[in-house]
Amino acid sequence: THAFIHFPFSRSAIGTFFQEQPLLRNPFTQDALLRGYLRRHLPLQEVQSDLSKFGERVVCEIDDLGRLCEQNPPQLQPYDAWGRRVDRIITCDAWTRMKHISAQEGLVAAGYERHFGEWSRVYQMSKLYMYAPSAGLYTCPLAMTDGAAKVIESLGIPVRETFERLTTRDEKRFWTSGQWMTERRGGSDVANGTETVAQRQEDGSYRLHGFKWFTSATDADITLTLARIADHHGNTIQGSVGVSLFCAEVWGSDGRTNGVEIQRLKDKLGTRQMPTAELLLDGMRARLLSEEGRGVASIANMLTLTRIHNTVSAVAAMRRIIQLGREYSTKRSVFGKLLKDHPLHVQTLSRLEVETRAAFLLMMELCRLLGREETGTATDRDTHLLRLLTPVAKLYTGKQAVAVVSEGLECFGGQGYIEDTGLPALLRDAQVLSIWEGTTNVLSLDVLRSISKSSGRVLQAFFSDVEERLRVAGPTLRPAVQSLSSSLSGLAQFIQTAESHPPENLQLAARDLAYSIARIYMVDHASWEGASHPDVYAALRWCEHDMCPVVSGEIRGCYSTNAALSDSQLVYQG
Ligand code: UCC
Ligand code: FAD
Repeated sequence: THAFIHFPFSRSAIGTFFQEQPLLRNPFTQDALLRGYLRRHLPLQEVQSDLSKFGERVVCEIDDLGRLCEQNPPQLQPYDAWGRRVDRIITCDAWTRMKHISAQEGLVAAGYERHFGEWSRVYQMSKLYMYAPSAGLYTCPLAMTDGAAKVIESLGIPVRETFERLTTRDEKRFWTSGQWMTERRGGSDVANGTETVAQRQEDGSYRLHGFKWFTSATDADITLTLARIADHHGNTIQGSVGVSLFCAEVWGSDGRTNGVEIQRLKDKLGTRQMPTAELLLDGMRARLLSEEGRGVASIANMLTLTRIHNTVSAVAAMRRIIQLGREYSTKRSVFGKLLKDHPLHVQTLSRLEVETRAAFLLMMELCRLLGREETGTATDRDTHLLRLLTPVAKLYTGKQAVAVVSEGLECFGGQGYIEDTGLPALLRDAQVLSIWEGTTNVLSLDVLRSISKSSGRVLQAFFSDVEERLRVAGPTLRPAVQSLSSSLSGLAQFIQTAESHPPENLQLAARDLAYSIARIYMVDHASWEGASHPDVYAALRWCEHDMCPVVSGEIRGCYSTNAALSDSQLVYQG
């Protein structure tokens, strides 16, 4: 007879090995750079303890809610059982909880309470940075809410209740805002794409008729939107000068929409947690916010805020995948040892870390500048830098997030591709960051706009600021300083010669120029006395990039009329 052999794989037994999963840990206490940055600039116990407490809340409560938002995407109920149109967007309870938590934690309010003076935005955005990857995309309505509050505050419009609701910590009163700009003809080219017409009513309000093609977090309480005011004959003015900015409540007190028909919810690659709709505006009652014809310029403040939020979400996604990847490397054993003991694997993580640190520093600089501008402490140079770095940071970090998160997924091997780990959603949600709020090319052109509108003063601000930083860098940073100095002179030379090029050739250089500004600006934290060895090492590694791609592009002849012709032949051959 055979001896009894116990096979671990039989009937219900599925083997004895189970990989220990990577755990999310407190995103504040786990983030040396965030803590180091705040220690350097904002050494307040109150801030540290609030962020540390909030970090625990992210781990213990918010992260699960974010997963629930992903698993229970919003649905549209167009009609009730009796065939009446109701246009209801049904969201899950976790989404509602996110709204309450956002109010309680002051995720918009902190930017307006200005409790920490010029550092209030750094404080607010630090919280959002910890919140974003767990928030089930609730950061999207928060970004637009912050943008709407900023527009209302800066235009000085007497809509006190609306402003108070957008910036309250009271979860029962808190309102969110939408940002309805994109129509079928154009999301980038808003000036030509806007077909929505506004008809003035006798009481001074307006009724809007049009079709908005992308509206995110459409369950918002109010929205800012663009339309062309019609004269008595129904005529409108075309182009940017015909577009005005409006504010409207989305829902009436009876729960019905305010003259809006929801055509459908979009079926998207990512951001599935959040309703994105196509809307017919069929007489939506609205209030004019801007001067007539100043719609695009007036919504620019909202764009600044949402682009900064976009940057925060991009950096946060990078930080999250690294935190989890690092955790995993201490638990996963292959070829006889843990991943953390395979130097090649650690090198991969380290390269991601360098990208993320650089992106973090650019993000924080932007938040710092915004805080200064809003508290009257900004110098002219700060104001110019804020204008320049907003599109630069948004476009650069949006691209980085996709690359870093994609590489980061690979650090989990096959598990990185498996939905119920929660990891793939990070990549799907990162992909949108370079598309909405202005695509990479459109923002690169915005960088050129910021330069030409200021007659070059934003560039002067950039050069003088970087030169000042280079002057104070210590000897450990010498190779980085050398690389940055030579990139800076290359850039200066490029700009000098570019002035003589025709504008279309300058447009060909726009993306590389924006990348050059981003890369050069992404090092700083290593130059203070409390800098750690990893801070310095990260700065040195960062400077091994091609720091000034616009100079290399020029040398390769990428921006000439001939190159444009060859590009066209290459793309359209066949
Ligand atoms: O995508 C959207 C929502 C997504 C959900 C929210 C996510 C938030 C992040 C959350 C993370 C999880 S909403 C749709 C966003 N759409 C865009 O971003 C539009 C992209 N297109 C552009 O950015 C274009 O550059 C335009 C539409 C802003 C402007 O194009 P034009 O028509 O060629 O512009 P002009 O004629 O050059 O500019 C008109 C005026 C000028 O002012 P004046 O008249 O005084 O000379 C410009 O200086 O607008 C001014 N202006 C600006 N001012 C234009 N852009 C800016 C700016 N960035 N800052 C200040
Ligand atoms: P297009 O403008 O047609 O761009 C197509 C391509 O052309 C892009 O690669 C672009 O970079 C390039 N391009 C355009 N102009 C130029 C140029 N001058 N030079 C060189 N290249 C150029 N919009 C809202 O208003 N509110 C919302 O809430 C909202 N939510 C969204 C949610 C999601 C999930 C997505 C995906 C989009 C959302 N949008 C929203 C729309 C978004 O802002 C637009 O899709 C985006 O601005 C691009 O506009 P477009 O789709 O018309 O692309």
